[in-house]
Amino acid sequence: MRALPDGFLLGAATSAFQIEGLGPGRGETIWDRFLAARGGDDGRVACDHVTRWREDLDLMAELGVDAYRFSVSWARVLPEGTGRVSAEGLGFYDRLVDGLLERGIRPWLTLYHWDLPQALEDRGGWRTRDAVGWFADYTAVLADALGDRVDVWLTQNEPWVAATLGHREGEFAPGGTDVTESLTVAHHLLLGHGIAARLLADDAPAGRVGVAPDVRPGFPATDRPEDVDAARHFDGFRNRWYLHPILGLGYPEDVAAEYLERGVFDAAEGDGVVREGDLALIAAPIDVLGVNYYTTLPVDAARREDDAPERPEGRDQPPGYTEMGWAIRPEGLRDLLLDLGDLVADSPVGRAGGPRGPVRLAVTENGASWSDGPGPDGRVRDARRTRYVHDHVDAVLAAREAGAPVDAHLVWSLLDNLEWTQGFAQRFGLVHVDFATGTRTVKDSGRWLAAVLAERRLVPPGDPERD
Ligand code: IFM
Repeated sequence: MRALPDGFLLGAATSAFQIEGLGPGRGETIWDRFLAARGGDDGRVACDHVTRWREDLDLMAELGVDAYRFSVSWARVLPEGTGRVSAEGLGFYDRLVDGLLERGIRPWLTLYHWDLPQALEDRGGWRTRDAVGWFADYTAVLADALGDRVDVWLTQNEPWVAATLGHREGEFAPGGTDVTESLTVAHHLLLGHGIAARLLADDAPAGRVGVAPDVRPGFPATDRPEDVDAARHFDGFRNRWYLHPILGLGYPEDVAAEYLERGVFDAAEGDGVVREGDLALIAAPIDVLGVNYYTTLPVDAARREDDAPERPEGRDQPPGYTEMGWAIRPEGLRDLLLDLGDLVADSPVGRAGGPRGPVRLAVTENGASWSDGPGPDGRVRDARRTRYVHDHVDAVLAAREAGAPVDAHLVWSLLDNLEWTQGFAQRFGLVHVDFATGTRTVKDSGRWLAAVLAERRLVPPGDPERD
């Protein structure tokens, strides 16, 4: 049974749009507009965290989490995206951060978790280079207000998702369906990261600076050369396109050459989307390379650029899959952290170190969706989630023992919440939320995590004393 090493942080994560609800004065976001057009669940109330935040802080204290990762709603702080700052909106995060610190919980703040103010989308959104400046101005407002108290600043959450699902697949807000547009957006998100990271290095002296890409390792479905080649391309399209520029390695040449040949994107610096000096700007010093990890994917020649889950999402899953249809592969996380440790060590950004020290890895999201609800006794028995979290934290600690420089694991998610286009059907929480009443119930997995945090060791799941 592994102990949590000294300095290792175990906590939980959420994002603004998925939990907060509208609340007073928040501007419209691209997700409000997108979900309203689709019909179905939306973010007007979600977990009503904007009202119930004190209760949620107390729940975190009850679990004993070391760190809490949340995101700021850009449209709550700047309802029009630029210009006027809402004192009420900023005050909400000011009180939240103080409330965390009062309870001994480290605040990890994500600046952008996909909820662009609609006012900025109306001006071209992330498709325009202007978005980089808007993002820098928004970052400066937050650094000024919270720079003395936030422990870790994460610039972008999962830029692949925002660029690809939001601008190429039409699945996520704002619903774009153009490959070139998605790669343009990706470039601007990466530039936004670089510029914000530099700004935070100077203006948020109490905090470490990082970014939270999602990494989905692919492996060849067979050893046929076409599948091996597809897995290489998938890794480039899905992971290296983001990790490499962030770490100062530039856009991966194999994928860039293919995009150029297909006529969809020119990744060379020049007078197009990618300007002279952009790659140096993206390669800003960072302290923390976050990784959001959920699963790995077998890749064959038919899915070189297809990230769809192995199984259709839904409740009816065989063992070994979550309700998202994602295969449960904790060993994939161990291997990934070891690979990322090597990549960081071999990269210019990793060698130079961050503004506050060497670059460290953190699992900024990892978790599972199963829809277990309260039984007749009110208790939520989610043994599968407990096992999932146990096995993944164990994999992280194994990677650390083998030399990976990782020292945090944040479970997705603290609360059941709005899973974007899948609405409230997918439940990732350590804490169950009754969306009709807002009532929170700590699930068995949350109680187990509290025991782990109290004892600072990975107590076995299903310990009869705790059941
Ligand atoms: O809910 C999302 C989160 O917003 C980003 N990472 C993946 C989670 C589960 O799909």
